[in-house]
Amino acid sequence: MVRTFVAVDLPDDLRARIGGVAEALRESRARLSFVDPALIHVTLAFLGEVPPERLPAVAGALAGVRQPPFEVRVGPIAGDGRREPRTLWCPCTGNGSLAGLAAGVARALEPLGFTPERRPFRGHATVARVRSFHPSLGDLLADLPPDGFGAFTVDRFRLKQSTLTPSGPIYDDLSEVLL
Ligand code: 2AM
Repeated sequence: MVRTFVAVDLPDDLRARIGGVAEALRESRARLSFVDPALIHVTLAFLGEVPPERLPAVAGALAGVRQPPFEVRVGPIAGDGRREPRTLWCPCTGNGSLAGLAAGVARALEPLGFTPERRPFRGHATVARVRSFHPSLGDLLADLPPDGFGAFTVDRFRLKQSTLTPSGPIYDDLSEVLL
């Protein structure tokens, strides 16, 4: 089985800037596991474990998703809205286009038996996961620069394989769809 998801990669310069700002959070007494900045992405759909022989059909369905390229704004690192956040992320907003792309991906995958997420789509790039919370994390988040990381153009998305290892996930691109 192949653990797969569909994502928009952030440009490397943006990833590096986010990773740099996230460094300040290492001072916190919360237990955090940071996403390798080189891997920061926006998940459009999580498919879970897929039999390898089904991957060509998945890639084929995704290739039919049509949408013009669009801009996404990347907000500052923030908690996920819970009082004790479990995820730290940069909210990503594309004037509806990012949610539209996620919906298009979900529509393309539904006939293959992938049930769409019931939760409303919230575009985000995960920066760290909170293994155990400590109030010092809230203080450090509040002290981060309030400005976001700017915008980038989404002109493609990718089907990815995720291999979980003790030192973090390894992602491999399985297919790419140009918008
Ligand atoms: P996240 O950043 O929103 O947590 C690759 O594993 C990506 O798939 C992760 O970045 C994660 O998105 C998403 N993902 C992993 N497990 C998931 C699950 N059980 N349900 C939904 N999304 C998941």
